[in-house]
Amino acid sequence: MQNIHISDLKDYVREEVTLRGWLFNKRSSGKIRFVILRDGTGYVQCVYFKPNVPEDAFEAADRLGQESSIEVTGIVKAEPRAPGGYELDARDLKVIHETHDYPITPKEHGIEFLLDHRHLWLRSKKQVAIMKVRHRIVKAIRDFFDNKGFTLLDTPILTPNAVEGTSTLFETEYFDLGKAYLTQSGQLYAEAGALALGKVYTFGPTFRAEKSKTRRHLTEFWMVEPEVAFADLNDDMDLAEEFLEYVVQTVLKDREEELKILERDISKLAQVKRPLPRISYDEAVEILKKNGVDFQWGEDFGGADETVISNQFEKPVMVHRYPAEVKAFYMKRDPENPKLALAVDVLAPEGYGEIIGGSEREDDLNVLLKRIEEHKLPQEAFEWYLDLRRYGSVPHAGFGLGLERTVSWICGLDHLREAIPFPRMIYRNTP
Ligand code: NSS
Repeated sequence: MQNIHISDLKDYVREEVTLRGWLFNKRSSGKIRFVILRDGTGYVQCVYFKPNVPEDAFEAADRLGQESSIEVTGIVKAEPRAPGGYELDARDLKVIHETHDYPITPKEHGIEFLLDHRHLWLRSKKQVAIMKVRHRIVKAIRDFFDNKGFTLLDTPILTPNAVEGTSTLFETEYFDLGKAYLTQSGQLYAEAGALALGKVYTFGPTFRAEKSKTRRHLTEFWMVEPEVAFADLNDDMDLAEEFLEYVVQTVLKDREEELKILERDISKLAQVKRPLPRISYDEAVEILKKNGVDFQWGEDFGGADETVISNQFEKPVMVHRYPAEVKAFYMKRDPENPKLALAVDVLAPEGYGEIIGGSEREDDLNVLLKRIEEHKLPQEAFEWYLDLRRYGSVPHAGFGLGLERTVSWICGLDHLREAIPFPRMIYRNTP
């Protein structure tokens, strides 16, 4: 069987081809039936002119319901007015599976209905576009680190300890060994990897039992985490801005069509180029105060605060040196002011909030022991991690970028639930 897809049509102009896919939409006008076929690579209008096609094909073009699977045969015509630039002068239509009453119609549906039908909703034009952008982002992320000499290091999902605080852990019994937790971040293992391989990244699903129901939180999300030996906070920020520029510019170049389908205004994205602005936490607090936000020094920023701060900038902004109290146990303190952690968050523009969190890591054994105690973490579970400070400890730094937040920002979505094929949230774990 020949295997031509809609995206190949440019190579077959004036030739007869057979395509297989699903009936996306149809309409009729006198002796003509228009069938829009989708096959995952694109959309093409197939024109059934009664005198040119077998009777049963013409009748099927009338009868079939949306999402019936079909095989169409016809002659490829360049048609500048058609989406995609080609049209099929149809000659035949074969039914693979006839269906009627497809639940998702071109009319508006409520979000809960769509989420209940996520397995079908994924076929919609906008969702297909989002998944293609997501895939391109994933590939750009991998290419960026691979081309810079990083080694991909896969880290475990079942872990014996917390990384990002103990309040969002998913717990499970692990045979005779007690409790295990779904990982909140691969970072601690990436640190071991950095001391073995110099530059590594881990990229996979991470889990947080987020009790809040916000548009920026999933309970299962993907994160890419680079970790670099002999790097400090500045190196970390240099890497983060080069990385963001690469990812955004690559996606703008390669997914123009999809971003158009999503009606994304790309003018702000086009500006994501080095250097990105860098401000301290103190400066960010000043911005909040100047904008009339009632904010106490020492707190972490909430979503609304992040929007006020990022609205001052055209590009993503890096906020560094946070109060250590609100940050994780593993972050190194600023030698110039031990109240501060050598941390950085990157806030995306247009109200998308934090997309990256990173830091320089505490590399001194005794200081780290003290932190583990202060954070009331069980030292025993961290003995292996402490070994990294016992045997050839070096300054090192890294960060984590949330994939769905990035997809959501680049696609211009208003909720993370559309940025992942099957979202997991506090009130939803189906389909
Ligand atoms: O908690 S983070 O800020 N940082 C870490 O997990 C570090 N261990 C990363 C590192 O230095 N290797 O999370 C990093 C990013 C954050 O900026 C968001 O973009 C994303 O992960 N994130 C989330 N995305 C979706 N849903 C939830 N709940 C979520 N939590 C964090």
